[in-house]
Order: sequence, then C-alpha cells, then structure tokens
Amino acid sequence: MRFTTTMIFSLSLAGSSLAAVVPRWHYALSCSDLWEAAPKMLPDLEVYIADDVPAGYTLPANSTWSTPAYPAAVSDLPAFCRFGGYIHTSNMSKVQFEVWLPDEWSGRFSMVGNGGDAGGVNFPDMWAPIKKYNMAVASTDTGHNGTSGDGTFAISNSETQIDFGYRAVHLTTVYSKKILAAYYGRQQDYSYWLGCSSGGKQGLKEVQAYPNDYDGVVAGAAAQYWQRLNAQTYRINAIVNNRTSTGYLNSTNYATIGKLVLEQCDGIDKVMDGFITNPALCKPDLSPLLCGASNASSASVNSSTCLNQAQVDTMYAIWGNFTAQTDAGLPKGSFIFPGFEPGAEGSPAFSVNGVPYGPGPDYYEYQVLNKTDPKVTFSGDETELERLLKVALETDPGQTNAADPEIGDFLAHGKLLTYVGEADTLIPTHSSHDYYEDVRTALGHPKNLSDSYRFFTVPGMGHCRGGPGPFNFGGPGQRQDALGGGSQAAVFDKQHDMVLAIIDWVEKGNAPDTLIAAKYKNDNKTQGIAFTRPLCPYPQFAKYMGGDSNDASNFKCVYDW
Ligand SMILES: *[C@@H]1O[C@H](CO)[C@@H](O)[C@H](O)[C@H]1NC(C)=O
Ligand SMILES: *[C@@H]1O[C@H](CO)[C@@H](O)[C@H](O)[C@H]1NC(C)=O
Ligand SMILES: *[C@@H]1O[C@H](CO)[C@@H](O)[C@H](O)[C@H]1NC(C)=O
Ligand SMILES: *[C@@H]1O[C@H](CO)[C@@H](O)[C@H](O)[C@H]1NC(C)=O
Ligand SMILES: *[C@@H]1O[C@H](CO)[C@@H](O)[C@H](O)[C@H]1NC(C)=O
Ligand SMILES: *[C@@H]1O[C@H](CO)[C@@H](O)[C@H](O)[C@H]1NC(C)=O
Ligand SMILES: *[C@@H]1O[C@H](CO)[C@@H](O)[C@H](O)[C@H]1NC(C)=O
Ligand SMILES: *[C@@H]1O[C@H](CO)[C@@H](O)[C@H](O)[C@H]1NC(C)=O
Ligand SMILES: *[C@@H]1O[C@H](CO)[C@@H](O)[C@H](O)[C@H]1NC(C)=O
Ligand SMILES: *[C@@H]1O[C@H](CO)[C@@H](O)[C@H](O)[C@H]1NC(C)=O
Ligand SMILES: *[C@@H]1O[C@H](CO)[C@@H](O)[C@H](O)[C@H]1NC(C)=O
Ligand SMILES: [Ca+2]
Repeated sequence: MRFTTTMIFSLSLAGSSLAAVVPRWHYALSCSDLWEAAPKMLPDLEVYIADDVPAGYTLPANSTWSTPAYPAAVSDLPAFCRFGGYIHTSNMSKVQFEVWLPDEWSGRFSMVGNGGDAGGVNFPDMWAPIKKYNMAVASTDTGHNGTSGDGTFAISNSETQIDFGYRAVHLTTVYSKKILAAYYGRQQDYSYWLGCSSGGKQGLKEVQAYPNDYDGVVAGAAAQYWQRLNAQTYRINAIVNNRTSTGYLNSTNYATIGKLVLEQCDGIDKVMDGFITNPALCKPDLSPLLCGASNASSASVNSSTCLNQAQVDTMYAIWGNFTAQTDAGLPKGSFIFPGFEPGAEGSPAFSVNGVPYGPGPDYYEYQVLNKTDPKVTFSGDETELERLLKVALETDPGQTNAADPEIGDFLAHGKLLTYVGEADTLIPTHSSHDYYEDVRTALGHPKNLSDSYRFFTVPGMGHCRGGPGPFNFGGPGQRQDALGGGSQAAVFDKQHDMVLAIIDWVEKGNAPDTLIAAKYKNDNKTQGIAFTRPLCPYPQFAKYMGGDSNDASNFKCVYDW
C-alpha cells in the first residue's frame, strides 16, 4: 500500500491550482517514525496512533478513539498518515488531538472546530478538508470527553476550563504543524481554520489571541460572547419551558406563529419562498392571533389555534433583546444580548423547544458558581442571573470569551470570513452582526476592512445548516453524499464553495464578492438543486431583479434595502 502509483496528480480549481503533490515515499519520515520522533520534539506528548491508512478506508462508528460527541462513521477517505495523541496540559488535564496527513498533499494545513460543549475529536468534520481539498487536517477534543450539551467537564477543574477556553485549540495547532513539518520535511504553505458555532468561537479566539496561527479563518454562527450567550440561553429557556405558565407555547403554537410571520414578512424580499432575506425589516404583529380578535386575517387562525396575551408576550420576549431589568449586575437598561430574529418560529431549536440547552446553565453552575454536584439544575431568578453575568464578564473562567474586537494583528496578514444563518434558532443571529460592528468600531471604521474581513449572511438558514434557505455552500461541517451531502457546494469552484473562496482570497488576493449557495431537493444533494441564491457580504443583501427566482443570477447584492 505504501507504494501506490496514483499519488502524483494535479488539480486545477477555477483559477487557483493546488501545490505540487509529493509521493509518500519522498516524505522525510514514515508515519510510524512519528511514534518516536514526535515526543522527542514536543513536550508532554503521549502518542496513541501513528499509522498509515489506505485509500477507501472507513473509520467505523464508535471506534476506539472516538467519543459520544462525534460517534459517526467516516467513509470514503483518501490514503493518509493518521497521527493521534494526548498533550498533558497539567497534572489534572489532558488534550486529545489527531492530525491526518494525506499522501496527496496540497501543502495546506487546516483545523476543524467543535460544537457546543462537545469534547471529542471531530472525525466527521475532518473528512471534507482531507478528501475534497487535500489538506492536512487536525481536530481536538477540547480537553474533555463529553457531548455538546454537557458542561460537567468543568467541575472542580480550572485546567479543563482553560483547555476548553483556548489552550486545546492553540496547542493542537502548534503540535500539528510541528508533526506535519517533520513528516513531510517542510512546513505548510498556508493554514486554515474551519468551524461553526463553538467552532466559530474557536476560530475567532485564535484570531484574537494567536493571530499568527492561521492565514485564513472561516467562522460561522460563532458562540463567541460566551457569558452573554449563556445567560441569554438560560433566560430564554426559563421563559419558554414553564409548562404551567399561561404563556407556554407548544409546537403547534409555534407553527401557527411561524405561518403568520411568513404571511406578513415573506414577501418583503419580493419572493414567496418560505424565508425572509433580511429579518431586520420584519416587524411581526401578532395581534391577529389573539383569541377573540375580530380582525383575524390569517387563514391559520381560528378558535382552536388562537393564542392568549401571555403566549403572544412569550413570543415577543423570544424576539426581544435581553436588557438588564435590575441593577444587580450591569446597570438597569443596559443591552446584554440580542433576541432571535423573526422567521424561524416554525422550526424552533434547542433554546425554544422545551428542553434547556446544557451549555447555558452548566456554565453558570460549574464555572461561575463553582458547584460540584453534576445533577444540580441552575435556577437563578432574573436578579441572580444578572448578578452572575457581571461576575462572569469580570472573571471569564477559562478565558472562553472570544469577543475582543481588536483584531488588527490578524487582519494585517490574514483573511477572516464569517457567516451566519438569518434564521438561527440556537444562537441569536444578530450577535454575528454585532461582532462585525464591534470590530469596525474598534478599528476606527477602516475603509480597507473588506480587504481582510467579510461577513456573509445566509437567508433562511438555521444554526450552521438546515432551514428553508440555501445552506449548501461548501462551508465547515460538510458531509459525504452518502449522508445526503450536507453543506456541500453545488459546484466545486470558488464561486460556490466557501473553502475554495477563502483559499483564493488568502493565496491569490481575490476577495469573494458573492457566493452562490444551493438548496437541494429534499435537502439531498443527489436529488438535484431546488434553487440557488447569492450570499452577500453584510451590509449587502440579495435583491430579486425579476425572472426565475430559483436562479441565483436573478438576484443582485445591493446596499439599498
Ligand atoms: C454508537 O454508539 C451510540 C451510543 O453511544 C449508539 O447510540 C449508536 O447507535 C452507535 N452507532 C453505531 C453506528 O453503532
Ligand atoms: C469517551 O467516553 C465514553 C464513555 O462515555 C467512552 O466509551 C469512550 O471510549 C471515551 N472516548 C475516549 C477517546 O476516551
Ligand atoms: C497538581 O499540581 C499542583 C501544583 O502545581 C498541586 O497543588 C496539586 O495538588 C496537584 N494536583 C494533583 C491532582 O496532583
Ligand atoms: C411558572 O409559571 C407559573 C405560573 O405563571 C409561576 O407561578 C411559576 O413560578 C413559574 N415557574 C418558574 C420556575 O418560573
Ligand atoms: C398546543 O396547544 C393548543 C392550545 O393552545 C392545543 O389545541 C394543541 O392541541 C396543543 N398541541 C400540542 C402538540 O400539544
Ligand atoms: C386587531 O385587533 C386588536 C384588538 O383586538 C388590535 O389591538 C390590533 O391592533 C388589531 N390588529 C390589526 C392588524 O389591525
Ligand atoms: C383551525 O385551523 C387549523 C389550521 O389551519 C385547522 O387544522 C383546524 O381544522 C381549524 N379548526 C377549526 C375549528 O376550524
Ligand atoms: C436590539 O439590539 C440591537 C443590537 O444588537 C439593536 O440594533 C436593536 O435596535 C435593538 N432592538 C430593540 C428593539 O431595541
Ligand atoms: C470559583 O473559582 C474561581 C477559581 O477557580 C474563583 O476565582 C472564583 O471566585 C470562584 N467563584 C465563586 C463564586 O466562588
Ligand atoms: C488597512 O489600513 C490600515 C491603516 O491605513 C493599515 O494599518 C492596515 O494594514 C490596512 N490593512 C490591510 C489589510 O491592508
Ligand atoms: C438521497 O437521495 C438518494 C436518491 O434518491 C437516495 O438513494 C438516498 O438514500 C438519499 N439519502 C438520504 C440521506 O436520504
Ligand atoms: Ca421571501
């Protein structure tokens, strides 16, 4: 297997060509050499695998080094050297990581992110970088083994908190690059970060704290304002999960509200397609839903679907900004965090589906209050929540917050591409807008910001993927066709594929003006395209110009909405 003949190839990608490929037998070390070589160069490293993997290999589900966070099988892999190990970050913490070094190497290094509180090497997300872009790719467990909704890793362990906050990602980056250089006999030409959600936060933390780790960073729906986001998650959960409250909304009620919102706002963008291009322009009026309202104008409202005033108020609270109601923490009236955008009520996610999402309460329980009982449920009232938010902002346990807008050091050499779904129901969409504005303000509104930072909005996309909008554009988290082809671009070129777009930006200086995203029939790539849409860099949005609204070419990115 070591001497396959198909290793020399070249691939040209719409204007950018991948670096020359060197056959495996020309590399400086063999994969198994890394068992001994790696710990000699890198401190506190314990290797658990350094083995050649043949082309076509399937990493089985629930395999030896996987975790409940990322149990899925990964099929259709190219030939690569699989390196895995632990970095002992203290006497009470360790970080698991892997770096996969492909035989057919483009000269690029990449790292993929995690989701929520997930502790686990993200094997499924390592597939696309190594298979589709011939990148070496790394991932870390962030310092613990646990699922995305489980914050108990932090109990009585300030070191695992630091690993999760930033250390696991940074050390994995540093270690992986050293291992890569020893194996190939040279350093990578370029380094890329690819992540969404917590993965977006991790990428932005690198930009802020270690601006030289990456040349290109793709960061989606970033969970970056960690303290504020977790306070908002907890607050919304408390509002929506009280089944005995007269304001409680069940899934049927959300669906009724969702229908009315679309009746009022779907057409603002001139296309009745089930989603709202720019939700900032949608100001829903729920009064027609009130039981007894004589003006009920919606076909979906009748005596069995109508709502009481408390239920209507609940929905407005979900949409509303979180502002301080007391002086217990930030001064009363201060802005704390945005609410959710209208247009996603029909498919409510974790924060509004009756089940509290763990990272919010667990963060306050185990990292701010230092509770040690893993079964205890956080139950602060408004005053206590606001008090704890202030403590959290002041102490930033684990330094998990990734909100620093002073990113000039990174932008001086690197490219930052952020994106968000305008119908995100897990992390309020507007927080991604807020970071863009925070950076603009902190850097003094530089005219050249778009030379190195662009923020794309994705209409009708939920959290990182899914929803009624066009959410397939080759971003982080792509999956195989066999799994429905989740997030894969319709065409493998820089106009449609976000990873190829940032490669072209970093390596050739061609900034992406627009990306063409697809919605597949039944969300299944093999069934073909339902429609395409341009994604526009904020503050532009895609305006319909007439013609076939399923074709992206009939839309234009414009400022004047
Ligand atoms: C992997 O293990 C989980 C339990 O941790 C189980 O639910 C799942 O079915 C397993 N997956 C496969 C493909 O065996
Ligand atoms: C993670 O924990 C699960 C038990 O919850 C265990 O089955 C699995 O082997 C662990 N994975 C690693 C890499 O330690
Ligand atoms: C870890 O080392 C610190 C000193 O650096 C010590 O105070 C602590 O007791 C040690 N913890 C364990 C679990 O060995
Ligand atoms: C739930 O709502 C009921 C009725 O409004 C109220 O009495 C109760 O305090 C609420 N429970 C919580 C945990 O907020
Ligand atoms: C939701 O509540 C409405 C009353 O507001 C009721 O008619 C409906 O059956 C409930 N649906 C579910 C799924 O519980
Ligand atoms: C519908 O009637 C309510 C009073 O029942 C009123 O407050 C509301 O403004 C009316 N809505 C519309 C859209 O006219
Ligand atoms: C009320 O509207 C819902 C949704 O359109 C419909 O399923 C239901 O049959 C209607 N009920 C009545 C009593 O008209
Ligand atoms: C909510 O906060 C955003 C900033 O994230 C601000 O632009 C907007 O005006 C606020 N909305 C309301 C209704 O106060
Ligand atoms: C929690 O522990 C940290 C140190 O790990 C300490 O700084 C902080 O004051 C503690 N918080 C509380 C509420 O005890
Ligand atoms: C943008 O302009 C500022 C001020 O002139 C400069 O310091 C910075 O390096 C420029 N950034 C880029 C990416 O060219
Ligand atoms: C996608 O569609 C193809 C063709 O209809 C089908 O064979 C496959 O099972 C579908 N995949 C999923 C994940 O539904
Ligand atoms: Ca629309």
